[in-house]
Amino acid sequence: MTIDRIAAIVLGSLLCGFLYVFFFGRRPRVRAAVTETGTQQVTIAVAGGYDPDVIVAKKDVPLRLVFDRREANPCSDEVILPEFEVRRALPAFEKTTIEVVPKRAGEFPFSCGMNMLHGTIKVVE
Ligand SMILES: [Cu+2]
Repeated sequence: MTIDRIAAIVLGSLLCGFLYVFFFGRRPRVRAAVTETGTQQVTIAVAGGYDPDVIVAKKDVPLRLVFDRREANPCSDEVILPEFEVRRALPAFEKTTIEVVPKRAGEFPFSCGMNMLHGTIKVVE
């Protein structure tokens, strides 16, 4: 094996490692903040994805999700939360508030109307 090949393998491995960490390693995870009224609230930026895309919320406490849509891309026109039977239009460049009450612990996905953008609501006891 030549030094070139070894260098290529080492660099390739580093790149793969970096890409793996980049895409799977650090998923933004945000605990919904509890307001004075006792509601949990989190603002989710919508622009080519959801940020944060993992929201941690407490069971049996009302949860207010404020979707702040910062784009007009039709992909994110709608948001669907199957666990909560919610399907809501998100007007471009506006904030849309969705209130739900998590009734059971678990990880519940939400997505755009085409199921291309994904997020998760993690409900804990
Ligand atoms: Cu979409």
